[in-house]
Amino acid sequence: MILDKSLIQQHNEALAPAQQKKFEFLKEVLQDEGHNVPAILDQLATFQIAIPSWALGTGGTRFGRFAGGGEPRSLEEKIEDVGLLHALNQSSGAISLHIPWDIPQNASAIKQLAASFGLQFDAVNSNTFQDQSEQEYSYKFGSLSHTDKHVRDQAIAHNLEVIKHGIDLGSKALTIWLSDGTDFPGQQNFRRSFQRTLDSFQQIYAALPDDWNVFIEYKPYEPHFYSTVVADWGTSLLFCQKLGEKALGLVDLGHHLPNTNIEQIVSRFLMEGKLGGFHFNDSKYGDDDLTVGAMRPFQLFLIFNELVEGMTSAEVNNPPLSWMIDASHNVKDPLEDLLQSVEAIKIAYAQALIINRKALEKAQEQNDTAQAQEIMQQAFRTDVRPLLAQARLQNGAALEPIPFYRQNKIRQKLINQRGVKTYTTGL
Ligand SMILES: [Mn+2]
Repeated sequence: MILDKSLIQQHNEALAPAQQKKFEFLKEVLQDEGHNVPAILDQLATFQIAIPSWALGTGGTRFGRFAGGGEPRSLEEKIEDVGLLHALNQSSGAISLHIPWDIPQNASAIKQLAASFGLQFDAVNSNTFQDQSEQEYSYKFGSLSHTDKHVRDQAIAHNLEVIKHGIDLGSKALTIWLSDGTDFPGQQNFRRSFQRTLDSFQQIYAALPDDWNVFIEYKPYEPHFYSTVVADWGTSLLFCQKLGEKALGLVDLGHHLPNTNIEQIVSRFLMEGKLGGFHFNDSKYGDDDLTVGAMRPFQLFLIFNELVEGMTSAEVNNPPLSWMIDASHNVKDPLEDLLQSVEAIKIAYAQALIINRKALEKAQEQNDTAQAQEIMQQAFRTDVRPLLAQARLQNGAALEPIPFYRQNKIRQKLINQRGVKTYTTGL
């Protein structure tokens, strides 16, 4: 479905006067605090977050799945949906594909289709956490870490194939989330499974084009419940350091044990120039994959504080980051959910941009704890949404994406086009 741009224009014209009032007020407040508002607007307007191809359908749990209708039936329709999101917010200009769920049959046609919506291909994702019907060896007891070389070779070959698909689409990175691990004490030798994995990673690393990166994503548990091979940021960093400069860590917000200080992990990765990207989502208990910012907006703000501080500090030399959403929703319209996630990410980013950094540094140097907290709270308590709306207006996106989506009955139109009982590939 291709959105008629004149509808967005009409929508914006009706809402512009009220927006202008809110924006002018906030602009004055921020300028009085010494901020360069046009520069902040530009940063927000150019910020792009990749949409995962697996989040466009309704997510399921191991107990059931309740599809909402009108889900994309093919890679082409997934790209159309991301194009729709991008037209609505002008901040979703990239898509992250998952192989083998989204193998492009005709890469140049797919690339052209994506370009027609202004989309690029972010990191491609390999999958050795499931067995595919045509594969010879099972991943039941692991893939890149498996005790049997045949299984490891098969998993390596899959990753090389994913890189090839990525090259055809103009992607520049491979994300490996390795689900390998054990469920019972004594099941495997930790050192040897690390070493086998390192050997597999090295073979994949050797196949990376010069301008590519590999992102090593970590996760402490699930699907395995005793140990995982890449359990935490330390293990991810260790692999990256052993592999070389093209290997970078990937932080998925849901892949930490409860109450982990994720912002400090971000700072450590940045300090080493080893942060590759992010999988944004939110959670209350584990890897809940809830809408970004739905549970812990303050944590998200603190993470963006470290990101903005690190990316603007002369002491930090980290490559540009890949920003991606990795969520899966069981009860919401996936497109509305993704609009909410992108908004939450940009709110946290905008709040981090308006932290009075000079004053914060001074407070830190003087051990003025209360003042440091005042500065952080001042930014976090500021309603920055008029800034985000202004950036959308500047970019020709919808001032209010979700009301626009609802008023124009977009889901109903997708159902009419694709049917009620459509199933998308993904989680
Ligand atoms: Mn992830």
